[in-house]
Amino acid sequence: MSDVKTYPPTAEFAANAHADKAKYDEMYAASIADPDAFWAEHGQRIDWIKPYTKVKNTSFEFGNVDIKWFEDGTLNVAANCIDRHLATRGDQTAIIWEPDSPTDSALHISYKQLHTEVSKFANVLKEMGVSKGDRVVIYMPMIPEAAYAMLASARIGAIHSIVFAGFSADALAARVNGSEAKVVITADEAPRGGRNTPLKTNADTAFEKITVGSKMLVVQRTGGDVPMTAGRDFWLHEMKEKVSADCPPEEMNAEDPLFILYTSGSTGMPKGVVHSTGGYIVYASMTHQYTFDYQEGDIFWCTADVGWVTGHSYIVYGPLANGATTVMFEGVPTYPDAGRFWQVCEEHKVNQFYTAPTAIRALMAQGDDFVTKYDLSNLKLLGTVGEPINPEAWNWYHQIVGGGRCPIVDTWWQTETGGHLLTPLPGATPAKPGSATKPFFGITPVILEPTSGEEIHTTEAEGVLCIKDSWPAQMRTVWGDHERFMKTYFADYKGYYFTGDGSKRDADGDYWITGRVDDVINVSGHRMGTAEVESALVAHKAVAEAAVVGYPHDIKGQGIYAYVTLMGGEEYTDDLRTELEKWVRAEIGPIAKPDLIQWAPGLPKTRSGKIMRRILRKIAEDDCATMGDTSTLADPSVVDDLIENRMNRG
Ligand code: 6R9
Repeated sequence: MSDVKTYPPTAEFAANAHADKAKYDEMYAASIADPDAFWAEHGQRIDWIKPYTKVKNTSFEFGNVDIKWFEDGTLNVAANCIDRHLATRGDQTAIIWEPDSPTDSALHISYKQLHTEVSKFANVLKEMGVSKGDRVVIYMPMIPEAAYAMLASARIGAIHSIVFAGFSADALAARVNGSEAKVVITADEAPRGGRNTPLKTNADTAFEKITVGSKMLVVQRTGGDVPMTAGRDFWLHEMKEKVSADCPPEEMNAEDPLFILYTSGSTGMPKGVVHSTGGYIVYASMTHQYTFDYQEGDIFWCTADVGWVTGHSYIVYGPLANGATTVMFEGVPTYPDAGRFWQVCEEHKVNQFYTAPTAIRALMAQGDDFVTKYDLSNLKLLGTVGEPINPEAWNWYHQIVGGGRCPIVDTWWQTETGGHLLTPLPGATPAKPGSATKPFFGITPVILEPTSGEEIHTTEAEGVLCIKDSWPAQMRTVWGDHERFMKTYFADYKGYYFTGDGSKRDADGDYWITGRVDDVINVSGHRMGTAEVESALVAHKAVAEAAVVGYPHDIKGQGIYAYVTLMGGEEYTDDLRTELEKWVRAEIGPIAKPDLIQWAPGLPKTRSGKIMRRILRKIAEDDCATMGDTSTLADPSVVDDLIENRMNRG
């Protein structure tokens, strides 16, 4: 990789940063040499009700995987994100809310106001019967009430589970049933990109399939006319009138769950990733501070949706635990035009900006003028997350958005990891376009030879990426299924946490993520299990069998390519294709809609009946010259037909 251009931190940035190279090296070495001592010290960044005396107690041993951090400490996350700031920064803005339409005005919510809103919201939840340990599902637009709902749950010790507002009623129902939620919080409608999604109506549809007796709390966002079911549905603004603004935070154990977040895997339906209270907040706040070099008074903007883990850790919990001003944006990057992000950066004097490569690629395609007409001189740092960033997009982001002046942090992490695991620290690590570079404090990445599972010790290496030891924000279990947790992450490579990603390590010891090694595809930075899309397709009466793979897509990173075989007597027509697209949208959500659907008279299978996805991937990638070994196929002729009728040409 000697031909790769590196971008070392400027001397000025390094001098003023939380960590320069010497500091990073020293802290990293300490974190590995003695994790107990390191985290005992850094756990103090959080206010504890009862201080911990134990720090790390973790085992990756298959069959006995058990992860505990700060296990005898007690705390409250909402108190850490709000109450502890009141004395010093009560009037400082905690959340800047930027609405979908630029002609509506932004809201500036101070820490004091946040305290009142969250306390009232928490009392409303209590009124509705929610208590410590109960689950609350949040199905909301990007409005301040989504953050209030998260923090209100945390305040009373309820476990929240956010379902991305782009998911369908069916997906919502499955998650509400799966977590047996007492309350589902939603809004009348969700404005995005100038269009309103009927969230309450979707929730009503979901409630036809919700079997766990949940109630609904509805936030008025647009004032649109929505039907309310008496005894089941309650308006937030009405409930708020009845409650006091005083709600003492519940004392929680460090290991009590803070939230569940469902995410896609390679098999079966999405699993509920469970995060803890103590370890999670320590790690989310520490990564927020060091990775983005967040400094007192900075305005921080993460463009994610709170429906994804990035929104949890870097819109709400990390920034607020650090007393930052965090921007929450309701809209989309291209509405009313492709300058929207940069206009918001100018308007709110954003200092750190964090987004996904797919957004960068989409905006890059619209030309530089949308960027250069805005004053971006307040930007100090840029970040990316969600998928590998291609060097062209990296360079454009660096030059055009960052004016060649702002370091870029390419942060690799997962829903399961709670916070950044691989990332440059902007004052310490030379950046390389496309590399997530180095481990954060306490992280022990290893590269294993995929088949033998042996650790590759040479500096230059390529294989599967695993993590050797635990870190505070590691997920603790799969909701209701510890067995599945162990099987998914600790069975294939014994003694390690298996990330599901492949990686290279270059001569400088920098990591380059090469993409998933399992049947998970990454569409616009969102994880999608191919198995999920397949099961949605086969649930349609015309479909006998389906196989789904990813293929390279200029903007989305990967697109969804589906092969379907039909039931006898069914014919593949344009109408059926449109119907299948709609069907998948309804079953999962718009992000799961296949980009290409190919009718397959037969699928390539081994004699034992296993679909050979390797071949389907090659065809989808339009790389048909070398199919590899097809001798184990039951009927090799099906491949010729699939190649002849392939949908992605060039
Ligand atoms: C935070 C988040 C996790 C998967 C992960 C990997 C991919 C995330 C990346 C990246 C290359 C980066 N991924 N960040 N790949 N470079 N900087 O995205 O969580 O939705 O759970 O996805 O995303 O494949 O395994 P999640």
